[in-house]
Amino acid sequence: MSGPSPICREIEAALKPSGMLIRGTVDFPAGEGPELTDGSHAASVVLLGNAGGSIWPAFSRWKARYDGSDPLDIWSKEIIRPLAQSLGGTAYFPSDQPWQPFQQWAMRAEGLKPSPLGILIHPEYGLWHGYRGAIGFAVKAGDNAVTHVGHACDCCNSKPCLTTCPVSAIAPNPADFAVSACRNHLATLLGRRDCMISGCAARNACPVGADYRYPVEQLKFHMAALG
Ligand code: B12
Ligand code: SF4
Ligand code: SF4
Repeated sequence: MSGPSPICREIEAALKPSGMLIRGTVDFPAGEGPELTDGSHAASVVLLGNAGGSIWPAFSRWKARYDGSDPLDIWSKEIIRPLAQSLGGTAYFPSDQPWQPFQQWAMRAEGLKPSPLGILIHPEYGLWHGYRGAIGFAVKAGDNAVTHVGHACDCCNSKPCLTTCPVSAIAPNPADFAVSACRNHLATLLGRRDCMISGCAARNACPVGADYRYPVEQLKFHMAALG
C-alpha cells in the first residue's frame, strides 16, 4: 500500500497546528531544481500552503501579538524555516526575490491551470488557495503523481469573473490583467468601500469552490496587502 512518504508525513504532522497543508510535490530532472543551501540543485520540492481559510485561525491568533510589517510572510517563515532545517531541506518563500516559480511548480504538482485572474484554479478549492512556502530536498520527497487533469474554466460558460470587475481589469488571458486599473480603483473611495472590504469582486463571482471562500477578515487582510 502506498501512502505519504516519511518526509511528507513529518511535514504534515509539524504543520497541522498552523493549518498549512502539503499542496503537492514536484520532481526535477538533474540540475533543473532550485538551488539548495549547499549549492546543488533540488531533486524535489514540497509545496506548502492554505486551502480556504485553513491557516486563518492560527495566523490571526499569532498576528494579534505582532505589530511589524508583512505578518503573513514572517509567520510562514517562522514555521517553515525551522521545519526545513530539521529535515535537511532548503526553504523557499513566494514573496522572496528572486521569485521562485511557485505557480509553475503548482501546475506540475497538481495539474492546476491558470484562471483569467492569474490565480490558479483548483477543482475543489476554486480560487481560494495559496502558497506559503516550499521545501527543497536533494532526494525525491514524495509521490509526484498529478491528480487533476481537467480545467474548471473550460466548463464555465457564463465566466462571471470577466464581467464583475468594476474597472474591467480582468481579461480572458491572465497576462492581460490590468494591474494599474485595479490598483487605481482600490485607491478610490468606491474601491475602499467595495473590493477592499469584501474582496476582489471577480474572485468572489467564481462559482467553483465557493465553500472555501476566505472568511471576511482574511479577505480584508489580503486586499490590504494588495491595495
Ligand atoms: C508579482 C505577483 C503579483 C503581481 C502580478 C503582476 C503580474 N502581472 O505578473 C500583483 C501584485 C498584481 C499580484 C496580484 C495578486 N496575486 Co500575486 N503574485 C506575484 C508573485 C509574488 C510573483 C509572480 C511571478 O512573477 N513569479 C515569477 C515567475 C517566474 O513564476 P511563475 O510561476 O512562472 O509565474 C506565473 C505568474 O507570473 C503567472 N501570472 C502571469 N500573470 C499574472 C497575473 C496575476 C495577477 C497573477 C496572480 C499571476 C500571473 O503566470 C506565470 C506562469 O505560470 C507570486 C508568487 C511567486 N513567487 O510566483 C504571487 C502569486 C502568483 N499571487 C497570488 C495571489 C493570490 C494574488 C492576488 C489574488 C492577491 C490577493 N489580493 O489576494 C492578486 C490577484 C489579482 C486579483 N485580481 O485579485 C498567489 C496565487 C495563488 C494561486 N492560487 O495561484 C501567488 C502564487 C502568491 C502566493 N503566496 O500564493 N501578484
Ligand atoms: S468564473 Fe469561470 S472562468 Fe472565471 S475563474 Fe471561475 S471557473 Fe474560471
Ligand atoms: S480587486 Fe476589484 S478592481 Fe481589482 S481586479 Fe478585483 S474586482 Fe477588479
